[in-house]
Amino acid sequence: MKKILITGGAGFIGSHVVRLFVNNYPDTKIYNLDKLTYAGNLMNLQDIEDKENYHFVKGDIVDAAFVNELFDREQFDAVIHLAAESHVDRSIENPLEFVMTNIIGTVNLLNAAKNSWKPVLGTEMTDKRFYHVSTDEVYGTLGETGMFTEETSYDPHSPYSASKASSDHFVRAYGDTYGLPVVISNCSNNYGPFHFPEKLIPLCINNIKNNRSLPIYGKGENIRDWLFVVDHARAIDVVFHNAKNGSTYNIGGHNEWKNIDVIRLLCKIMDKKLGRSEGTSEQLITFVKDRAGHDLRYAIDSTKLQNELGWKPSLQFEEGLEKTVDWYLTNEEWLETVTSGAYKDYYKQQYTAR
Ligand code: NAD
Ligand code: TDX
Repeated sequence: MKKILITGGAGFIGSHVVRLFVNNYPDTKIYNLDKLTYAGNLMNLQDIEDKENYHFVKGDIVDAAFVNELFDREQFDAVIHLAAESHVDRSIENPLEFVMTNIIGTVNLLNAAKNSWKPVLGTEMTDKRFYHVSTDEVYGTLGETGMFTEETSYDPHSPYSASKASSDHFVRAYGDTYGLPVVISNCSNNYGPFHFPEKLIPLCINNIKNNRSLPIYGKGENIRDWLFVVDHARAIDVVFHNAKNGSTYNIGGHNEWKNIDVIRLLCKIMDKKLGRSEGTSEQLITFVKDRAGHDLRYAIDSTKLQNELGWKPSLQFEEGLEKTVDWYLTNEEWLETVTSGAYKDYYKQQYTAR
């Protein structure tokens, strides 16, 4: 049975990728390696945890000895690497944690894959694959016009994006230097179910529900491109199975929105869903101090992926946002559990003995 290691599979995007691979490839064994930080939660995978081709491993990618031992034991055919510290505001508070997981953790995985696949590296015969999942934030910020393409130079500004840019460079360096069969994709902002409520959209859904203020950084003029998370998982599937070694693909929704307009639309949807009169939730909008080094605009050109591999987003933003709101309103227990942090004590108890 083919074995794929997915890292960070208990997180937001990783859980959608694990679900898609477990369901679509029953003859492939999917290993989910996750440290279960505050952002990782096995509740995200309850619907597939009993499937025979799914296996969870709790562990830290920063621990090289553990990573090497896991690769020696399991002999993976491929890696899809999503584990990361992912929140820009946290990276401003604690950059070192981002260096450890996003850079050192990635290099540990690259070393383990290189050692494990040594006999076939650089030969035509290799069907191995190291797929690194990255972000459009490595390209920096845009003015009012233009889009990021796969040729745009790297220009990261936050400790988060600097750590992701560094990890991308290491992945390419291992491809060029050791012949490791690497692929990278850089995606825009995701939204959808299981998004941790520290990020703009789920934070505001939770705050509107509880009549709390909606903190908008600066004037809310910053622009992001938004993609429904299931569409990102579909793109990862397509790239994983079809990309040439050494290639890079941009993934995005061609869906640019100013933050303030995202939140106004969200307020409108929430008023309707909660039976409040129109305009009620907008009163919660509060402009607060801007994020340090806040990138003005991201816009990503995913023409290469669309033309070469035939992927395109399946949902319009309004439809995706309404689906997302519905999910949060019907999964109150999930929201309560992750915001209270109750699941962390449970995992501590569950896994310290292993
Ligand atoms: P997330 O924070 O929701 O999940 C990250 C997961 O990684 C968690 O389950 C966490 O427990 C795990 N993890 C963290 N440190 C670890 C460690 N040292 N060892 C093992 N596991 C560890 O993140 P996400 O939003 O799902 O992002 C996943 C990946 O996609 C990241 O690499 C991120 O840079 C990239 N990305 C995210 C977005 C986005 O909009 N969220 C967009 C483009 C790219
Ligand atoms: O309270 C807030 N108020 C606010 O105005 C928060 C949390 C954010 N914002 C702004 C900052 C951004 O311009 O909203 C925008 C989106 O912010 P986040 O949800 O924190 O996402 P962002 O910083 O754009 O990064 C996300 O997309 C790219 C992910 O967190 C990254 O992991 C991914 O690589």
